[in-house]
Amino acid sequence: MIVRPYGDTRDDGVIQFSFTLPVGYSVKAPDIGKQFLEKLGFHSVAIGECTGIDPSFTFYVAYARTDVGIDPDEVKGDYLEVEVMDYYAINALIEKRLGRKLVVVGAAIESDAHTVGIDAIMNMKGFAGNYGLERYPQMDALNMGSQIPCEQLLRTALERNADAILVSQIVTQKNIHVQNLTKLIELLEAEGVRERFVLVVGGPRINNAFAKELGYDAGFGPRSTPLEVASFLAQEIARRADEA
Ligand code: B12
Repeated sequence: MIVRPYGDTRDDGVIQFSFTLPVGYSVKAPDIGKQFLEKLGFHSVAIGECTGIDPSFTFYVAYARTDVGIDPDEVKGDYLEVEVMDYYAINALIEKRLGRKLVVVGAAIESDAHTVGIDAIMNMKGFAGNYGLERYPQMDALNMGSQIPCEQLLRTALERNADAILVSQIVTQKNIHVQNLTKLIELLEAEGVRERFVLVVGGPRINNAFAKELGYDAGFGPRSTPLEVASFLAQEIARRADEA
């Protein structure tokens, strides 16, 4: 069944936009925004907000209609479907299936200085009402912080005999994340240790399909929670134990 955006009435196709154009505010600024949206194929354009935010930039909030729809059943992809468990069930699963602590090493690699994402997943105090991985009694989790060279991350993972490596990549300018993530994969492969680790990457512009394409086992995007990541790790370790 085809669906269209919902604004006021079902299938009316109304979308809210917010965008900035590099033009100074003037009396014709609203029309510049309106005609831009019409060029994109939208109609019934209403400019709600049109404000100069700088001598040479104007910010818009607008509403417009589209006749285009989409059939959700035709959307296919490589999605990560994690059965989210609670903290106690995750610890119990690790204890039962692994019989020891699950060893995790995480870092934001190479030039990336953003720590908040990896902290959210790993730090004891956690994020979004979830404890981070450091809090789990059945996990031995080390958060190495940011700007960690791939070589150092791999050395630490090998020294600690890690089960999983967690990588954070926040900056994507000029595809730097692709270069960094590929470097880690190439290093693991060159050392012949890729298959030893569950390899996970996360960040605001990461998704599972992209992570898989680069050779990772899973990718977590914006608003990921420690419970989702911990559930995935425990289930993946249990799955690998079944296969062994
Ligand atoms: C705080 C911040 C900084 C701080 C970082 C401080 C710190 N200690 O981390 C400072 C000021 C240092 C900084 C610097 C820069 N920043 Co900055 N920064 C931000 C900001 C405002 C917030 C990021 C954040 O903390 N988000 C909160 C966390 C919780 O969200 P998150 O990172 O998405 O993490 C979640 C998920 O993505 C996921 N996740 C993340 N990592 C991982 C890892 C794993 C294993 C898993 C499972 C999940 C996971 O789970 C987390 C929880 O849900 C963003 C803008 C924004 N609003 O997002 C810009 C932003 C990320 N920065 C940006 C840029 C460009 C920079 C600089 C390059 C600026 C400059 N020219 O100097 C430098 C980069 C320096 C470097 N070498 O990396 C851009 C990136 C644009 C892009 N597409 O690449 C952004 C988007 C701002 C912008 N719109 O321009 N930044």
